Amino acid sequence: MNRIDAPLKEIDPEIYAAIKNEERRQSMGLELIASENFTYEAVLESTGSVFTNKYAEGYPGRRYYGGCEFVDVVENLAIERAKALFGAEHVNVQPHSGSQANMAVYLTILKPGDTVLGMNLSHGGHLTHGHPLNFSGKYYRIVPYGVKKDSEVIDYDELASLARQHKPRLVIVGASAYPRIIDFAAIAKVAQETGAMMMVDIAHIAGLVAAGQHPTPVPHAEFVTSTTHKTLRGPRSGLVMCREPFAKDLNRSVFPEMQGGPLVHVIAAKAVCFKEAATDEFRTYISQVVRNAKTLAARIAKRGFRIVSGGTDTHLMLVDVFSKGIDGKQAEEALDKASITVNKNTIPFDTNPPVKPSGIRIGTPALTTRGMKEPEMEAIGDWISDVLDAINDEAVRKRVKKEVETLCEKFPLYPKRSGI
Ligand code: DSN
Repeated sequence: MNRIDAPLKEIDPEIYAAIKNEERRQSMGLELIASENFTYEAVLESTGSVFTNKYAEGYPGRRYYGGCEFVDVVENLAIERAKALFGAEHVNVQPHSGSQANMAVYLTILKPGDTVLGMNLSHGGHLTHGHPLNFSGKYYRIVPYGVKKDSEVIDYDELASLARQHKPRLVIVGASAYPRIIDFAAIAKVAQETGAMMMVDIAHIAGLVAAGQHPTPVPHAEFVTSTTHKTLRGPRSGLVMCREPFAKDLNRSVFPEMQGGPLVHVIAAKAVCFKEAATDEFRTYISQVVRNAKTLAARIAKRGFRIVSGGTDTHLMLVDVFSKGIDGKQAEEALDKASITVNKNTIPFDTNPPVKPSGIRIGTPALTTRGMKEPEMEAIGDWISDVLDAINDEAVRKRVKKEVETLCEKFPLYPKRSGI
């Protein structure tokens, strides 16, 4: 048989087996990592399409390769749909990831050494918002801001006084582990007053913004970046929106400065997720995501765990497991054994090191995609608490794992695949 036509199972049984095992793992466990989701079959189909074969450096109508007529259809659709979905003046859909979307903005408006305000990673920020080990922290002078010690809500007063004192060229807004609504208008006022530009990274909340469950930053910020695979439920990728006067420079920063050929198969999948995100079904889904997060947080709190900032307005929560004397690593590992997947996470003003932080981060986008609602969240809140309250008890973990599997069977994932 021609090797080109042979199925994966025959060409590479090891990779095939790993994919099948992962399908089963995703089907039979509770996926509560806040940045993950289960994307559409249509997105999987697009990312598995022949567009993976195509080079298309450049932009629609201006490519460095022939044969791009259908690539242009795809990229134009992705751009127009994203513009309509978010109300953006200009969109670049080529960044391969959220980190690259952020890098593209920095390359557009910053010079090495420029001063930038970014949210402290240990208060919920992101690596690319100025962590010292990341390019952002290496090339720019980062002034971190954070949350208030008592409320664990962004300290807008501190942010304003840091901006007045340091006169940054850019204020970066957005977070990976912050459960509250962010007041973009208030930060934009400070940025304007101090002569700074503003970039909002909505990677986590993009689906909420698209569905109107979180205020949009688009009218307030020069740049808005995002990933497309979290609450937006699309392929693993990124995008940048900006105001029209920055459009040319941004496009040049993405290509040729930062990237070469775009991933056209992924851009096709992004177009699909933007189309879906504009539907009533998606809006219903997102409001359920938020209701589920509130229900889950309330249940875990009822079982005696401290929820950072007292609850959530979004798709995620931070649970201070150290409030019951265990660390986040222990909690993550114990829950993993019960087929409940979360990630350890620092909490604001953590007294423990990042490898053994005081918290875990939990999010509801993926389980909501499976169709789970409030009653399931209450059961899951109890199972999480049961496992954590008996951190060394294997019998409890085994019992919960069984209950998890029974629940998963009731909410099949990708039934057309060989999962359940
Ligand atoms: N690593 C992602 C998250 O888990 O939030 C952010 O890039």
